[in-house]
Amino acid sequence: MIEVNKEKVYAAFDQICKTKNYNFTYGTAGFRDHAIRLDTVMFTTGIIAAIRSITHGGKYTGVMITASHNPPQDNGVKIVEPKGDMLLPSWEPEITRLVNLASNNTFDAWFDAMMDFYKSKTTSDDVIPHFMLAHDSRESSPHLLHCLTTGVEAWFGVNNVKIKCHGLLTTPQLHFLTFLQRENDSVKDYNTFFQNAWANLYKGDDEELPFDNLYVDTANGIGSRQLELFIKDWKFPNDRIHILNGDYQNPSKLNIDCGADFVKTQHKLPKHETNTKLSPRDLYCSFDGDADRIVFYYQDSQEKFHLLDGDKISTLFAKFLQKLLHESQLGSQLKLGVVQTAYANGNSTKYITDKLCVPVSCTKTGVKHLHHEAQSSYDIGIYFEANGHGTILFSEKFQQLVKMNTNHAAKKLYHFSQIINQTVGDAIADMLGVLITLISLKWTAHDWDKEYQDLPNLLTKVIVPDRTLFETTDQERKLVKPVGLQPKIEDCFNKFEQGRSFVRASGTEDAVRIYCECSDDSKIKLLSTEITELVVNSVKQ
Ligand code: G16
Repeated sequence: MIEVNKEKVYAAFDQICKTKNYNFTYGTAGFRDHAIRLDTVMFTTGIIAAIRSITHGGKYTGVMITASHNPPQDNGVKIVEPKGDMLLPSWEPEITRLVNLASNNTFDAWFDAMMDFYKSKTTSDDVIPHFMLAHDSRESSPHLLHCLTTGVEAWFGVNNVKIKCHGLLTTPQLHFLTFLQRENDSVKDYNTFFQNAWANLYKGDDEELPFDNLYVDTANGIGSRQLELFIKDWKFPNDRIHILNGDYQNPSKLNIDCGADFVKTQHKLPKHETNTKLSPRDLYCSFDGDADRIVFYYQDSQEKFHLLDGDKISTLFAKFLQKLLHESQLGSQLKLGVVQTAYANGNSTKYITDKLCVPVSCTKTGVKHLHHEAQSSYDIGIYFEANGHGTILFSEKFQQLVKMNTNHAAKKLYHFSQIINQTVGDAIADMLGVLITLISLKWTAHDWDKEYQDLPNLLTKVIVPDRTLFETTDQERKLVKPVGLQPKIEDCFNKFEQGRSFVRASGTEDAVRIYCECSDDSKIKLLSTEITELVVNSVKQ
């Protein structure tokens, strides 16, 4: 076990950990808060990520500094397992306890608890922790990176830890590079991998595109820089792709009136500076701030906005993969399934189960839950949250069977599995997956959209004095606290045809989210207002 020098750790702790008397929660995707409070979080998180690496025999663990869809003043941290997925959930309570000891207790109390944790997880003498770091384009990210590396280097000693810092990356790029576990790999390797996967499926100039132009709103985030690098060597007509909201060097513009979260919640086009004349033959998509989510949309000839969100993406993939499974004659041997959350539109679930006859599972919000379910229940597990966060997981059995089969559809299945970033939702890789699917099916955005019609829906949020008062059960579809609120919510939505609503505390923002849907477009606002009133009144009493 690497010896820890308490004095050195104290000196670093004293210099970095300025936030006191504050309780942090490990949210849906890691710690997330106003950036000015995160010094202590970063200091402790870095050491724990290094300990996680030791428990994996010194394999690379990933740490991403980002607050994804949150506003510019926020930041956060996501920890990546050596296999590329998110930190094992069983570590979350411990890491939260240790982070909060640092802000609410003495250095000695924190140090002793950290030592106990370290000893309990460390068995071998000479395992050097390795980890990869990256950050998004937020102004606070370089300082928070410094807080993190200072903690790790103080704990283990500069020569006893291997830190590979990639600088600016999207979150899924860091997941992918962590999964590769190779010291010298960089974003170039990520790009080459997905460009090659694309080239195996795309026939080049002979291929007829079912859209004229592709407009990509990158939320003024890191996705813009990374997409620009990607498209340089991407076998796709460059004059057909246009980046909007690409000002990642101006962090104050990040996610403001643009990006996947804005488009999904507002049901409208993002703001952008280009005066492009929108055409129904064009396809649009929006990334979020760290490019791990994507939603698509288009405008019809009556200038009506049509959203093609995470549900629409998973149904598109389910339809396409089911077709390929059938053509390859592997359908009876490989189990295809879709994983959703309570936010999934009721008609999307109906379409998948009744029309495609594909099984659907429902989990709590948070890709870690969906990922686990897709992995454990299906050979081809498509998981998407309605907000556009998702990917597809292909089992070992899938890989073996498609490689053994030489028919055209089996080959296509194999190549398609390579175009997907299986570590986590990835806006760039998902974009490639959707484009190649549309091209293969010869579907326009309208063809895609008309497979089923979304129930009118509204996702809003309300700020309450204490969001932890809201506790849920049944995959977050029902509230158990505040006591008595759930029956009122049910009485309310039952008055509306095909009415449904649920309320849950956000794990990334200081807010309570309210989801509503019903069959009548003209009544959805009324339903949402009534539920919001119930929520607000429940915490007044
Ligand atoms: C994160 C999670 C997603 C989740 C989203 C919103 O996304 O990775 O799984 O849907 O937060 O979560 P909540 O409703 O709890 O605020 P991102 O893109 O912000 O990292």
